[in-house]
Amino acid sequence: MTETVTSVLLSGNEAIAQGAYEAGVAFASGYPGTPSSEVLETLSRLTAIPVEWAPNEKAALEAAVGASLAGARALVTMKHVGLNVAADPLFTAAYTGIEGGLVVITGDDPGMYSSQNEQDNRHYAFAAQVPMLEPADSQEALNFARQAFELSEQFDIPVLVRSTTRLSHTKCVVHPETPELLQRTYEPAENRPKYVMIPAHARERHRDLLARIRRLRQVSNTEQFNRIEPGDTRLGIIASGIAYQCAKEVAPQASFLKIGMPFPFPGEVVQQFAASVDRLVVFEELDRVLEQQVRGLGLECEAKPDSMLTGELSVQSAAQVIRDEQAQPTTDALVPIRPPIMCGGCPHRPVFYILKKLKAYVTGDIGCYTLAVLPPLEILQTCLCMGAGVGQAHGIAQVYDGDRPIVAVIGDSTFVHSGITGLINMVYNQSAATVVILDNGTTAMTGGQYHPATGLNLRGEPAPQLNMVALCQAIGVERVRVVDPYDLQQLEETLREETTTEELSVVIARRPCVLLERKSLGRLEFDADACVACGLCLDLGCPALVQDSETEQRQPAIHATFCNGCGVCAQVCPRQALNIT
Ligand SMILES: Cc1ncc(C[n+]2csc(CCOP(=O)(O)OP(=O)(O)O)c2C)c(N)n1
Repeated sequence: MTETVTSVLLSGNEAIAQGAYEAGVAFASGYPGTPSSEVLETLSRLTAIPVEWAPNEKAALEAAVGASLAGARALVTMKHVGLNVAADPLFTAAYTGIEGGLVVITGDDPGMYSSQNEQDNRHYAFAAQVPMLEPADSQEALNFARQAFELSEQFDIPVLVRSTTRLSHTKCVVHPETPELLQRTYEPAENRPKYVMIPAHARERHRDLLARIRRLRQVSNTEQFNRIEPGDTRLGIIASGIAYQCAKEVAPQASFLKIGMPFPFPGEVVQQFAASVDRLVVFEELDRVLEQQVRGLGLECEAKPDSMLTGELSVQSAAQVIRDEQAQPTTDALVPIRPPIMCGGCPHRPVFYILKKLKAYVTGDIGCYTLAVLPPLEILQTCLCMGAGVGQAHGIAQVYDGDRPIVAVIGDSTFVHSGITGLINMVYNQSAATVVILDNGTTAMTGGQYHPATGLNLRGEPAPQLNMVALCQAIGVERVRVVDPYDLQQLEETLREETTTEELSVVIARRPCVLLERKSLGRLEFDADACVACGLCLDLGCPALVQDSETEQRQPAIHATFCNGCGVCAQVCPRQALNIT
């Protein structure tokens, strides 16, 4: 028996963690990524079970599959693109099925607030044939996360729970309950026909998967996850997630079919709903997933224009699609856009300043350092997916005969995530490019999570630290150098030497993220009389130095609140007009 404890305000992510906790989750793993990162961080505060950051999403899912094999309820979290990385084990785990409930959280990012694409991960449920639950507020996020474990065990299948940025980060009132006490002993299952996916076994398991999905379709056609909310039958709206909230605000009087389980698609409920309303409107964010299913049933419906295939949907977009005379007036709050920039004193900045000086062709990767694509640095030429910059630099170096240094830059967390295999490829195929690992000792871009090279685990406790120098040497990189990016002279000499050798080399630019240390290294003073307005310091693009709007010359004005006294600008200044005291 569970009891309601109280009412609290929880974000979607916190609610998912609470739901997993209430379900008696015994193992959790994931890789950070907006909007999903807070799920594991919250869970680690709720319970003493192993809650882990894995080096990447595939490793996280595979570990969770292992825990599930031993009978434990296991949770995995990742952002939408993380599921691309974990897709390989996911597709076949659908065949094998599970022992302990296995739940995979995918945090999608419509509008790309913090992502390189806005893929719609509902497609994964259809492609991998795994059920998906899609909550629309924090209470549902809690309930669905909890019920996902039950569903997983009942139907012997991993379950996907899809959140989106707005749901993950919005706080609503929820009613947490006390967690289930599962009386389980954990023992790894021995069932080779089920868990060893040689073709003979896998063929059987594929047929079994289809049968499990058929049974799950019956659940989908009940009110448990796909609910008809009767209203004015002149207008019927099919919607899910945040799109449901927007449509509900615009047309609260309408009849709704609220989809909480898009796969298996609830065809019977949709038919029944369509037959009960005069106008049928499908309103959904990103791709036409629900709409295509509805049309596949032979039903006519209205839906959004192509212009709404990208970005978040709002109350106003709902009003535009629903076009109902009874619709409520709408106002979308205008939130000022704050463009991202590298922090004052960011240790990545000097690396880019020097690479620009060396006229390097720089393949980029994903992290704070991607911001080096923006003025005034404008040095990054690529950003594709995590780890790709290393592979791209190798491919370029294999065909390019010119003089420009080919340099890949990659953050420490990204290197551990998926840069290592690319580097092994470079060693094996004798690349002559340079790889710069920007080692700021954290996963800064997503909020400063620990990773295997930081020496701390998710709870901030000491953990074995991956030695990146030894690792590079062990895989066969002969030239590995470590530099302090604040020491501009040493940095320039090292990068000049390493980018002009004919061999593969790795330069590790090591200096903690300024948000990690949060300490001032000195006070920056500006001597206006010595300044010749050459603007070299402004070329660094540090927010602590801005062009003086009064003189309109390339003379800096100092914004001391952004300055950590790193002294890089003082080293750039040819006239000693900038000094650290
Ligand atoms: C497959 C995948 N997983 C997660 C993310 C989210 N993400 C973006 S950058 C990044 C790592 C950033 O850390 P690091 O490489 O150390 O660079 P930093 O931001 O510290 O400069 C992560 C986890 C992503 N974009 N893609």
